[in-house]
Amino acid sequence: KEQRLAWWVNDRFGMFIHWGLYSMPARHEWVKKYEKMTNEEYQKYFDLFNPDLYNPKEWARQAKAAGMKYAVITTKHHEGFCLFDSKFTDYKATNTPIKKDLIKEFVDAFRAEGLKVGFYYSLIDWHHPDFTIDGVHPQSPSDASKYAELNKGRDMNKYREYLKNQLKELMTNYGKIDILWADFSYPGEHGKGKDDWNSLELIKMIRKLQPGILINNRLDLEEYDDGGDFVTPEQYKVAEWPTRNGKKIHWETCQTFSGSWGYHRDETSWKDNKQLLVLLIETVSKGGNLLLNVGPTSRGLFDYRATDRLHDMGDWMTVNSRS
Ligand code: FUL
Repeated sequence: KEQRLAWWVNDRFGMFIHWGLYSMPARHEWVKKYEKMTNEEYQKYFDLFNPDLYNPKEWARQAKAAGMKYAVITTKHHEGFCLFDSKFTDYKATNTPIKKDLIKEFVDAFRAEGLKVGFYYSLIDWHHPDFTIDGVHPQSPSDASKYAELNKGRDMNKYREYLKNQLKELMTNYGKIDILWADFSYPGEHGKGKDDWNSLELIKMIRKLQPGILINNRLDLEEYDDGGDFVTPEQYKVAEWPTRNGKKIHWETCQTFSGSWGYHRDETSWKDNKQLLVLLIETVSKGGNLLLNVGPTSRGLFDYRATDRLHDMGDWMTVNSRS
């Protein structure tokens, strides 16, 4: 384990990228849930998705210039839309006006810049017809007695098969992948966990297909021997190096520039450069990694506010980073 983590512990700073249909309404990646949209209401974003300015080489250039050494992109977020070409769904970028496997281009561009590549994959799926409606689903009822009726005909066995197949595609069709960043959002009311995903089987499959890959702790397997390689404190600064049974553990905090992970046009809560540098320095000084998020626009650009901040972090990293 220590061996496979060696590069990650050294590199410390990565870029998170949240990109999907939600970048079009541009008011949070949970917009489907927050506004309780149905698949039909959400369909317009799929029909119009056309990131004509997408140039992952430029993203990779900006990440590298900022001093980042790896990047993790959403291959599918909770909305269920796949940026990659999957045999198991029609709900994918190749069927939108852009007609491209956006992940393939991403991997090629980031590899070419010498950056390591990671895939975020949401175990939650708000589009799939077999994914049962739970407490965080856009169609979750206010009256708990309604779940059974709403979930009639939905079959998690089929969904489990779907997610296994998709993870298999991601782990086989794109060459070597350095990180698998699974995500499920914590259970809550009628929430789901490891048995819903069949996490034990998934982690075994991933390890087999990608020896050397790093896996985060969001498969909900923390009580097992292989509960993943690192923990993922989200949107907060840890007070001190996290431990487990008295031993320091590997950790990576993921953070946004403002609040939303997906592109949010009107958010005003952007951290300034000093806050970002303090965040990076405090994280690294406590033995952690920083995965700093950019939410590209629906045309495929980094917002100028992100570009400015990345640029300024790069200035600091040029004089302070040692590879
Ligand atoms: C959370 C998700 O619900 C957010 O949308 C985001 O992807 C964050 C990194 O993880 O659990």
